[in-house]
Amino acid sequence: MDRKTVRLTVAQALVRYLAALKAEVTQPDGRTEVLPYCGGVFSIFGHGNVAGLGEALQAEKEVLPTFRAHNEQGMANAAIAYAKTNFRQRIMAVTSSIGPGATNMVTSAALAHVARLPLLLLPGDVFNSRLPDPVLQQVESFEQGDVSANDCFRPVTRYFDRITTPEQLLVALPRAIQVMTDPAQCGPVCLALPQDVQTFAHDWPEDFFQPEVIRFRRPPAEARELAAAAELLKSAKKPLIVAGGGVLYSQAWAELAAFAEAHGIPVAESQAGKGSLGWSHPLNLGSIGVTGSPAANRLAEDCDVVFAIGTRLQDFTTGSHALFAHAKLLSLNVQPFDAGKKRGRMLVADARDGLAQLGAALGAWTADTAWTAQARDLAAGWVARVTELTLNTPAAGTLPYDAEVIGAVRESAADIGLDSGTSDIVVCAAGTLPAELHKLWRSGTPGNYHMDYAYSCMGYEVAGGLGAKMARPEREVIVMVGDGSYMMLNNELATSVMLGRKIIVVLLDNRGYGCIERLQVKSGGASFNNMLDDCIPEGGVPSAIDFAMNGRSLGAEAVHVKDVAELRREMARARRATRSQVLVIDTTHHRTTGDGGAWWEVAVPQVSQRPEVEAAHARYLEAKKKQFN
Ligand SMILES: Cc1ncc(C[n+]2csc(CCOP(=O)(O)OP(=O)(O)O)c2C)c(N)n1
Ligand SMILES: [Mg+2]
Repeated sequence: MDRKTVRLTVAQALVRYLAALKAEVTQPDGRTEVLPYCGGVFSIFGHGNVAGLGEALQAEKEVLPTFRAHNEQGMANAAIAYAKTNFRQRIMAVTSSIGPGATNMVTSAALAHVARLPLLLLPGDVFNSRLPDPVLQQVESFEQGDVSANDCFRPVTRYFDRITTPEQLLVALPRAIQVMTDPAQCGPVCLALPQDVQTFAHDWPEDFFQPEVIRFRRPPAEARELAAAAELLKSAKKPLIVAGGGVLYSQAWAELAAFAEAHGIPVAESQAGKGSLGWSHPLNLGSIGVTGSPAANRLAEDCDVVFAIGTRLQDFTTGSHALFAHAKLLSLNVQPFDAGKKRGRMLVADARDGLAQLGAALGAWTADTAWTAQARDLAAGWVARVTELTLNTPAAGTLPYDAEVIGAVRESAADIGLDSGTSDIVVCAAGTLPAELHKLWRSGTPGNYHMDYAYSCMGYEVAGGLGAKMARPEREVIVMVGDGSYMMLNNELATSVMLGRKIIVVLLDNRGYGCIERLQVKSGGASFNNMLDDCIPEGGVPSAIDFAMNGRSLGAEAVHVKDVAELRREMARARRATRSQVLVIDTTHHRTTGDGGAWWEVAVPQVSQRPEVEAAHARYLEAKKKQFN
């Protein structure tokens, strides 16, 4: 049989395939639309990709847009945020040259790997021919000729391949897409592209460029696991749901609310799962774990069965396995690796369909009514307390702390007739803020709490804000970031200005790595090497970074406000603006929200010359007693 072919280079074929790929995307309001799967390609060119991939991308730029960024880690973080904001149904690709461009993306690959988010990495690679070796930026192994810098991606991707011959793309590319679009396997994939291979021409079958529309799979539960799960839940009197990121990626929020209401089970949310249930839902206890609300953590300590849905059960959620290790565990997860954690009972299924199946199996069964009533009381009490904490005005002459800044950001929406809980997307990743936001941010719409607390990668914030805005240009994207994380990576702020994708950066300047300083002191350590003022050697100059000037220098409009009242006014202005904003406020690192919280295992030295460390070690051993095995 004669198959029609088309002669293209490897790079041209790759780009044409990506441009043709469509996915059936379910929007948060339930509508489905067929949209391009790949929303575009972030690219920083170098000799490893400019001639091959660069030529191919330029030719297809009307169909598959290319965006120029400023740092490869930044652009990959933006691509990850784009996929997260699209509930993993759409991706962006990222391409770099060989060497430093590629290894700059290794951190992002790890972030996506930990967070189970799709990312298509297309780094250039050294010559397949090996003839000009070593090329500029080539990592030379003395023993293995086929090792390059891109091998760093192997442990932090869910699929890795190096394209050494054109026809290999016919197999490797659909495999990479398969991995990213499978709900259980989902994660970053890497196709390393030797610069000569990118340019090789090949006769490709034309039908390769008409790939089928991607339809996301929803694996149902097996009858046996379902029956066992229903039996375990029915044995409970005081059950607690822990909702994780899987609830959001499966878009199971309506089913979660229906399930919780039908069976009288309160819901606590992990960092990734926050927003699964609206903040004002009477059964929403708020955040759980180390950064948990008093309501959620109290019931976590008292419950008899934990029903974990779509969560990786990381230490911040489980209080280092000491918060609810006494309870029986049922885990509904599409990924058996997660469902089987902590010797829980597994229910392997899609969260949305699994919840519906389990609800049917439970019939009219409910939790003890006293338990449900107690949960409602605690939930309502916490809602009122959040208002109190966030609307507090710091005494004159004292610096505000994060809770008060969060309140000003939220109320600035109300001041101009908006509801921050539904109109804003808040983006954050590391520092003091994730704890404060997990407790205090009010998420009224699934997806409007965008936190990387899986890799908790400083520097994700600004770039992540750009990616979220590219996915949802109609929403206000508010990046809340500490001075340390801002300094780690802020340059995609300039990209946001250039692309006309406005973000509002609220920068909390407490002059250093505040949360780590507190952790250091709590672990018995002396203040050391965290706060800027503790780090000036003899002859050094005190740090005096002008963050507003820094924001302005990158093209944003920026202002250093003097207090939370001015922040609130400036936020209202910033919301009306069209260009990216940086609002800087001085804060204290000495205060945090004391309500709630749970123990977190951080290993303390067994011997030390500091009595504070010895005391901390004794407290550490005491706390570990609750950590059942
Ligand atoms: C890339 C990276 N390096 C180091 C860390 C460890 N770390 C977590 S938070 C933090 C300090 C964050 O400082 P800042 O953003 O100013 O927030 P603050 O704690 O002061 O509120 C550090 C160093 C990290 N999470 N990510
Ligand atoms: Mg700081």
